Amino acid sequence: MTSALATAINEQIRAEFQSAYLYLAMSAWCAENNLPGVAHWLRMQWQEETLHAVKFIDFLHDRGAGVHLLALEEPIRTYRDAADVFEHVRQHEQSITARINVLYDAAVEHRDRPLEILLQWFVNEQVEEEAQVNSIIDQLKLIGNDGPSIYLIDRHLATRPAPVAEPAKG
Ligand code: OFO
Repeated sequence: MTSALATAINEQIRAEFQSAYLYLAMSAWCAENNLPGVAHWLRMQWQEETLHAVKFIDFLHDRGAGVHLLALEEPIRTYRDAADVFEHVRQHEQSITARINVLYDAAVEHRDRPLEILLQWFVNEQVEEEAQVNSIIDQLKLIGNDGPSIYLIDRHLATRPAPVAEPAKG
């Protein structure tokens, strides 16, 4: 693969770990602010983002390209309420979708079919992730921001199952 694509994938690995770091910070804030179900949902999201990063790492290994882990930024630590948390999740996921699209265009431009195929999985994943967070935001709008409503939605979000990792190769 071209070194420009390897560099772009390493940047994307950073973005996935940055997402994981952001969601872990959000989860901690929620746990500290009586939102255990939202905190759990975000922990599951943290795990999912870590799996995304590892998917790109494995791809670089398979293609004989080097993995270069880049520095992460300190994530935002405080939020107004659950609605504010999910609005930040939505905006973040939209920015990740934009990144995946740019990477996809680069794969097409460099005629790198394996990367295109890998990125098709990510394109679909982003559709799913944005739909999931949009639906939570819609539910929050529908039921309102008072104590009993937040309690109910928090209990619902506590049921999110853990993401399933792909079996190890070899
Ligand atoms: Fe939340 O998405 Fe990774 O890619």
